[in-house]
Amino acid sequence: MIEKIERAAREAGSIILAAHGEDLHIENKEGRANFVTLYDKKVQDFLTTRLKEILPDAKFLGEENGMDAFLPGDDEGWLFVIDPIDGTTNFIHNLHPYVTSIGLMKDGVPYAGVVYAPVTDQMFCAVRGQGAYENGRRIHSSGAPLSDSVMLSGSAGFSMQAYQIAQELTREVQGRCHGVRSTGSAEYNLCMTASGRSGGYFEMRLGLWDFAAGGLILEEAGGRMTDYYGKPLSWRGPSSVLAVSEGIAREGAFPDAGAYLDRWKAKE
Ligand code: LIP
Repeated sequence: MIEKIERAAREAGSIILAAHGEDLHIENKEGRANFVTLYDKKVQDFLTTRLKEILPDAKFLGEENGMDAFLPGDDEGWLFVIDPIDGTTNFIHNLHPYVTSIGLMKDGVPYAGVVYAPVTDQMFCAVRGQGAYENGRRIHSSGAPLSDSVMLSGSAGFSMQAYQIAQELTREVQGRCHGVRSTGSAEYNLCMTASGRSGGYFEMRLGLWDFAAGGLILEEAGGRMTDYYGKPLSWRGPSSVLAVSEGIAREGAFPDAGAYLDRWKAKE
């Protein structure tokens, strides 16, 4: 089944690459710099159709097209969680990375994940209990401590208040590692951590579709993903995300991200 899902992701990647030079029909969503394009919607429609052929009984949750609510019963049986283009703002500017992401939940917990980056032709995938792969090669997260790692972060650009607090946590992490980078694609960041390139990724608020696939890929690569308080994710909706490599999880020396999240919540 995972091979069929990978094929669907690759076909979605072709649609994304073919968009360049075309009118993207960019629309604004809530908050600032929060966009959706004709191609986010087009790719989600394509994937919904193709994935239904693979698992006809599956339910669907996706960032676009009014499919973004986790509904009663979605934690029973098969549920696809789709981010058709994760890194939409990057896509609008033709700035890699932007990926298509397909998570597959079974009875409310991740079963499989596929993340495909069409510009670099990087296919990341995992099935629970069967390891994580990049272009067919087994991958493992880094064993290095925080002090020997490059870290990745993101901050919801559509909330300047969140951005300010996120930058303060980033500054604390910056002083304890080789540097913090922000790529603009959550699922890509999780795959960079799973493949050992980065030591981890943190962001104060993400949709389920931003981490459902990459979170499983990271865990199958030996990493760990929790919320900012170090608690397991609910896998039922938005959450803060703190994803770290095996080495940083073992070291247990990441700053207290929960204290920063509490400050944001107090200001909301
Ligand atoms: C994006 C995430 C990114 C976050 C952005 C946005 P989208 O997802 O991948 O990490 O900082 O605010 O949520 O909207 O491009 O699918």
